[in-house]
Amino acid sequence: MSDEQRYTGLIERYRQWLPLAATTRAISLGEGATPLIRLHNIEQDLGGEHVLYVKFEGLNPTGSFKDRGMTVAVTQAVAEGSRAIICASTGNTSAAAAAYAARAGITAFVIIPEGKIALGKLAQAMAHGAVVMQIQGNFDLGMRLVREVAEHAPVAIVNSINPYRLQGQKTAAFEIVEALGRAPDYHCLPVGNAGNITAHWLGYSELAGEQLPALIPPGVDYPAPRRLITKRPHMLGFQAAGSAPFVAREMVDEPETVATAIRIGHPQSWQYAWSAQQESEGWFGAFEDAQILETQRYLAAREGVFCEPASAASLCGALAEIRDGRIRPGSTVVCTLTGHGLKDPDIAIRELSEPVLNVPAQLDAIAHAIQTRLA
Ligand code: AN7
Repeated sequence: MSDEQRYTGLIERYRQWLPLAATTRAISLGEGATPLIRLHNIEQDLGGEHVLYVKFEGLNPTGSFKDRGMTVAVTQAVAEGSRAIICASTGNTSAAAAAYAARAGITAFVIIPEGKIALGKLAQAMAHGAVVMQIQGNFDLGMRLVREVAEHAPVAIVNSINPYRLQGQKTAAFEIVEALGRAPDYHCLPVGNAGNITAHWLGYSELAGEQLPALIPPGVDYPAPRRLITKRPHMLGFQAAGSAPFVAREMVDEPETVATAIRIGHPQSWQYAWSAQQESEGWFGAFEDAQILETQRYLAAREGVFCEPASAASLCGALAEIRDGRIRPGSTVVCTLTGHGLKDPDIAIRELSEPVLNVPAQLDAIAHAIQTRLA
């Protein structure tokens, strides 16, 4: 197959709608083009009156949606001459930053809250050779330190306050509209920093022929909107109850949740996310950790799709709003599953699994176990 036919990532796919110079070499791992999976079994459980999809972003190269933003942010940073990038992270951003920095041949510095990131994410940052700094403090403190240090040190910030991150992440909305031929009626996302809900709203808005000037990177030649749809979805953002500033309508100083990816009390895209909520006539909600984990287990067991705890917040919200009737019958709903379940094996083993059977290594014992389960 020639290079022209091979899928080589979202920058080459969507270059004409991204504010990158035509000659910029893409730093890519083949991210994007993730599956939009219809939840036939769960639709049935709900009474068959809704069409329900998950956009499985856990199938990106480093296992989360962050790759969409990171390919564009690192590509632009390298084009501007950066030799190093930095981020604060609850885990997935650090994994993506580390991988794309390795690919680009530059250095990634990542600041993570000690003891509060999932094992798979830490392993990724280390494997890709990032300089990993653990702090005694949460993501919000790490983010403040990153903002301050980047004023003096020669490092480019690749958190979602970098506008190129949102440019990359808007392509998830492009893919959904291409797959459905229209926008869904409702789009549900887990919300931490609120960069991703902002990026999706940006993507849908550009598809509807509208620009969001506040999100355009300064000083660039910005492409015209795509104009593929007439109607944008209602944007629904879901948080963990212990870490829910958008439900409290104020910042939360000590966020706590088992869904460590969204253990964020001071969201960086606060105002943009409120705009998305208002303009889309959407809303925010929050759920207890136990409900989020139950949804993660249900999705994995009922549909064969394994996402990480934070990601399950989107489906948890969709299911609750469908049952309450706030998401109307006849609606098409897309839930973003932001990260793969393998990111956080500790949670899976501790909270989700059926007890493992200890079976003698003998044919009759195995046969007996099978008979018992199928009886
Ligand atoms: C799986 O990695 O903030 O609302 O530092 O990893 O755009 O922040 C991760 C966020 C949802 C929330 N689901 O997205 C980080 C980080 C997963 C995540 C979110 C994150 P935003």
